[in-house]
Amino acid sequence: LTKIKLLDSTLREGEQSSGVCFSLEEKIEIAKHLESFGVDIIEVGHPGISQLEEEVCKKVCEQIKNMETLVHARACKTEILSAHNTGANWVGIWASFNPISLETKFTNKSKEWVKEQVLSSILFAKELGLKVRFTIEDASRTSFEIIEEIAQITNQAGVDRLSLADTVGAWNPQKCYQMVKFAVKNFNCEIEVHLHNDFGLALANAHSAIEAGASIIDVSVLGIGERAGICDLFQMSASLAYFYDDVSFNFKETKYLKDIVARISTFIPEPHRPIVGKNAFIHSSKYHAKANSKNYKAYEFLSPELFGYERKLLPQEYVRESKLRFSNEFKVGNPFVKSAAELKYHRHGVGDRWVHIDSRVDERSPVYIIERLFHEDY
Ligand code: HCA
Ligand code: CU
Repeated sequence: LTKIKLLDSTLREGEQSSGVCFSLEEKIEIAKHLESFGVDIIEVGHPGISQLEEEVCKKVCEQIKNMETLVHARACKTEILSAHNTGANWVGIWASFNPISLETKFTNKSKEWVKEQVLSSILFAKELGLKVRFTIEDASRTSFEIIEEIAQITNQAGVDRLSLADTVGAWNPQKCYQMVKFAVKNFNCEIEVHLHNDFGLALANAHSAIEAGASIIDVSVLGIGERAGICDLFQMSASLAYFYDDVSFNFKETKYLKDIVARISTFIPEPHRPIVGKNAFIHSSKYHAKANSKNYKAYEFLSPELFGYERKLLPQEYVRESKLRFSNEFKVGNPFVKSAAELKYHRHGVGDRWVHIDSRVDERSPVYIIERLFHEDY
């Protein structure tokens, strides 16, 4: 298998998430840590938007030495020129061709008109010496016939990469596989995928795309991006390491990147988020914790040390807090519970579980604090 490359789009797609805006210094900081993490290429921004954005992209590109840089541009000469001014290695030109896009994004221009724009923009970018990625926006809702027509243009123009965007997160792994396979056959360049996460399927689709022959996957730190975002950098890279023995990532950068992006975006990862959520490496039930204390592999496939985190067994404070909701059922006077003395081990009635009530309960308190729920020992 060829090495799968990661394109990180935290600074472009990520900054498009609602409420997220990075300063120049923050962009440089994030870019440098992505470089050290080992991503292959970053999407720096969309310089054609304004003079200021062009300056910012230029300054970020100047700081990057060990990975490639790409800036985004619509299929028009002014935006390609602006991309060229930033000094990025790549321009990522994008356009969409399906009926809904022609109606809403190109004010009812014809598909032929968009195709001409695309062809002349690609040729112009190549003349300027830029490497060109062309993205079929909304590819997941574009017919195979149209995809084939685009292949004729991009093959003729000599694009270096072709990206299929699941702009609205409409793919499932099977559909994604079919279109990537079709693209591998029809385009004579590398295939990239840009996968939105509206159904929570972005990572699964990425693995399907790899099986079908895609070699570049778009990601962002914590998966941030429009709406539900895109593929998460940490989940993607860790799964490449585990499933494909990819040893190229410096996972020790995980914590820093997570912290800086979470701080600036104010998106705190949900507790059960893979790798960076606060529960990701906590083994809570007694059954799990006991087995893991003998050999952590019992309930662990992905190890925290790789990312600079620690596994935890039985974190009592947290358990008590999380189980408080059960305590309502143990109000004094509950028919189950007559006195504090009876509380030590009391059949709770949820499946085969026993409830162990904290011996420090205060009888006068309206609720008893339940320390934890666990399965009976064998
Ligand atoms: C956008 C849409 C986009 C483009 C992807 C790309 C998408 O510009 O906001 O140019 O590779 O999801 O289709 O992010
Ligand atoms: Cu996108």
